[in-house]
Amino acid sequence: MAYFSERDKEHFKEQGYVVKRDVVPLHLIDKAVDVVWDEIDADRDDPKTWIDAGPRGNLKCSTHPAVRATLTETPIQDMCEELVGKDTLAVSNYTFAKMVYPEGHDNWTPATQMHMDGYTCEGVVDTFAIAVTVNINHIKPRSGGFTVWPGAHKRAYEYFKTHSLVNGLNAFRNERGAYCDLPTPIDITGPPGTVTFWHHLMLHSPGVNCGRDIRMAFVSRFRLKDNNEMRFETPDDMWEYWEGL
Ligand SMILES: O=C(O)CCC(=O)C(=O)O
Repeated sequence: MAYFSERDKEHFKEQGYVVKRDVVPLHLIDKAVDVVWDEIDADRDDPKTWIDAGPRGNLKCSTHPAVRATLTETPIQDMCEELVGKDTLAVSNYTFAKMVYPEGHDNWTPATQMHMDGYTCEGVVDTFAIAVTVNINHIKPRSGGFTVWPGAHKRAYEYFKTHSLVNGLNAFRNERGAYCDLPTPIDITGPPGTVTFWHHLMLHSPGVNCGRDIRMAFVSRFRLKDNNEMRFETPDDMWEYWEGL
């Protein structure tokens, strides 16, 4: 059975991401949420304590079996391989548990921490093929949702055809180093179990959380098994190594 329609695949190719609902079953999510709450420095029953809570960065429970199960006991890798190619992928990182705590105000702005993974340190290319962001709780608009700049993957790829890979973020910056001509970002929302599949050249950011709840998401990345042999290549056709598309 195919997980993605032709329309989904076209969306992924053109926009650089595609969102699917109900990928991770709730019984796995419920267990993972309990583990996440054990680590958060806030009272689960008192929303006032959730504002600007911690810890920040990838939570230690990212490696907990209940958290990993949201990847390993689901069809996520098969789904990624439907896009990239059967048996082509290995996990680069499992289920980084990323919280975005409520800021406690209503002055929402679009996300500002945009970056492209694998190219954030000048001179380093540490790339992969495809990533997934899994909503672990219900993520409403303007509440810290995973944010993407649609089509950014194509702009980066075109840039790499004529520029070095080592300063990747320059694909989006002008000569003064400021981001320029970016498309309108999309704040991805949805119930627990919603998964955003995104291309490795996608410009993305955590959103700004003006909601009431803590934004809970797990991010995993997959690389091609032969990534080391071809990660410095930029074939004319950006989908050359994507058998599924
Ligand atoms: O937390 C998020 O929504 C964004 C995560 C992110 O920027 C990343 O995994 O590189």
